[in-house]
Amino acid sequence: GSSPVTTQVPHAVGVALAAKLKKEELVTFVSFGEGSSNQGDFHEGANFAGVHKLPVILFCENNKYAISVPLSKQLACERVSDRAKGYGMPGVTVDGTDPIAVYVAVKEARERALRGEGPTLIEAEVERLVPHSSDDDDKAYRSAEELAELKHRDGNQLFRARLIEDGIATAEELASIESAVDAEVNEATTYADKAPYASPESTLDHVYEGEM
Ligand SMILES: Cc1ncc(C[n+]2csc(CCOP(=O)(O)OP(=O)(O)O)c2C)c(N)n1
Ligand SMILES: [Mg+2]
Repeated sequence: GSSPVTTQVPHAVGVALAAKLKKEELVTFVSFGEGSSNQGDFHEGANFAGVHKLPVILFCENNKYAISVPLSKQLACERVSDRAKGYGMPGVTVDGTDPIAVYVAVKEARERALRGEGPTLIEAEVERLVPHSSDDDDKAYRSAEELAELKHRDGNQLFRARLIEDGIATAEELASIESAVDAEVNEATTYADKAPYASPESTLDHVYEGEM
């Protein structure tokens, strides 16, 4: 977990470079928001990955807002995936509320990376269903109509309906999965709340190789 956004992109690209040098069969997958794709770390990482044809999947969740900043104030091009061309890699946009479409795009990107053809930028279009955080009031910058539309674009609900409609799962089976997941999340939250703070000395763990 990391609070600074997009610092993970250069890390993922570095791990992909190490895998290529060591001739390991490995593809790194890194995700970030569309707001984060405006920061330098994304562009430096994408460029390096493109130049060196590294096995990395850059996965952007485009929910059209960076806190209160709408997409129109973030991008001068139409889509986040348009940026891929500048870094010599394919860029694809998929409906992020459709897990099957996302699976297909990621599978293709992985196979491409394993063939040594380099990185792929995937943009998954989703919705931000709630305010950015508990301190944020989205009614200050999103219209009532826009917020009302969101209830039709909840990927979890759409996929749930599709599984039932296609006869893949029953409402009862899905309810039992949901309660198992709720229990797991509650258990993990309690565990985290009760966990001791990390020792100050652990700050340097994984920063330098070997003993300090
Ligand atoms: C390096 C860095 N700069 C600025 C911030 C402050 N910040 C927190 S969330 C956010 C917007 C992120 O927008 P987006 O990438 O679209 O993610 P979303 O909130 O939509 O998930 C910013 C700028 C941060 N956390 N890290
Ligand atoms: Mg966003």
